[in-house]
Amino acid sequence: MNKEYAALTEREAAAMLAAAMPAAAVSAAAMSAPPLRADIVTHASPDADTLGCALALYSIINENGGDAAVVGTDPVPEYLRFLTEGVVISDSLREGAVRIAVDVASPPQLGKFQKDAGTFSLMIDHHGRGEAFADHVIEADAAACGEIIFRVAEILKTEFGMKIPLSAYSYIYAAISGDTGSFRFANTAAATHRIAAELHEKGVDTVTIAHNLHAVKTRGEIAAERIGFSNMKLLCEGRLAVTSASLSELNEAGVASGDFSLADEMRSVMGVYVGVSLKENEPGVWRVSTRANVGIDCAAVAAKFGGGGHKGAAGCTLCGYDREGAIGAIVDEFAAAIKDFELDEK
Ligand SMILES: [Mn+2]
Repeated sequence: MNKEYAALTEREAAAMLAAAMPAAAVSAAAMSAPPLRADIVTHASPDADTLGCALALYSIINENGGDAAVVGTDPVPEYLRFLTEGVVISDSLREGAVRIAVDVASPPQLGKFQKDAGTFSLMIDHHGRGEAFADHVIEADAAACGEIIFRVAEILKTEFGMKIPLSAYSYIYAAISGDTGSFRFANTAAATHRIAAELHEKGVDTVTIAHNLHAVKTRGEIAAERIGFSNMKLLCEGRLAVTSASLSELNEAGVASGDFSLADEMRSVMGVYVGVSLKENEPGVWRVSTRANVGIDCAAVAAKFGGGGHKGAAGCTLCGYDREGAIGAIVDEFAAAIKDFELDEK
C-alpha cells in the first residue's frame, strides 16, 4: 500500500463535503447533486475525540440534507454513552457511501475495517505519526481532531452557507475536552482555549459535558478505585506510586478489566513523579500503564518490556510473572530512571 495520497487544506476538505450537500448554497451543479451519503468512521476503542468528531460531521451532513452514519468497530464505552444518545452507531460500512475517518492515524486503528482502508475518501486527524490511507487533513498541532472539525465547520458555514446545528458544536466541545483532559494536558494551546471560548459563546453546555466526561464514574470504576487505593504503595522516597489488581481481586469484586486503570490516580499523589497501575488480565499476564509528571520517559521503560507510548504515558505487558515479580521488574526500571532524573536536576 504505497499509494500517494494528497494532503488537503481544511478548505479543500470542506469543499469536498459541501459539493455533495443539497442544502449548501454552492452552485447550481451542487444543488442537483444527489445527497451526500457518508459513513464517518471512528477508531477502535473509541474515545471522546473520535466519537465527538464523527457525531459532529454526522449532524452537520444530516442537517444539510445529506445522509450520514457514524460507524465504529468497537462498542461505545459506558462513560461516553451520554454523547451518542439518540444516534445509532453502526458497526458496518454501507456500499456506495463516501468513507471518512476521523481521529484515525493508521489502518490498524480502523479495527475490523483495516482491510477497507484503501476505500476511504478522506482522513481528518491530528496524530503526527501514522500512515495516511486516503486524501487527508492531518494537523499535528491540533490538541484534538475536534479543533480541525471546528475549523472545517466554520468554513462550511461562512463560505458554503451550510447550517451548523448546536449539537455539532457540543460534539466538537466534547472532542476537545476529552483529548485535553478538560484543558489540563500539555497539548492545550491558546488556540484550543479560543475555540472553546467560541463554542461557549455559541451556547454549548460546557459544564454538563465536562461533568459527564471528567467527573462521572461508573460503579465499576469506583469498585476498581477501592481495590487500587488499598493496594497502593509509595516507593522511591515517595516519588513512585504503584498499584495493582490480581485477576482474583478483579473477579471477586466484579470489576471488568477495562475499569481498572489507576495510573493517573497514582500520579496525582502529592510529590509523586511516576504513577504505575498493573492489572492481571490472564493468569500471569500483567498489563502495565504508566504516567509521569516530570521529565521521566515512560515510553523508554515500557519499551524495555516490548511496550511503547509517549514520554508521559506509556504501557506494556508482562507475561509469566507473579504479582511481586511484575511489580519488582517495573519498579527497578523506574527507580533507576528517577535516580537519573534527580541527578540531572542537581
Ligand atoms: Mn484525538
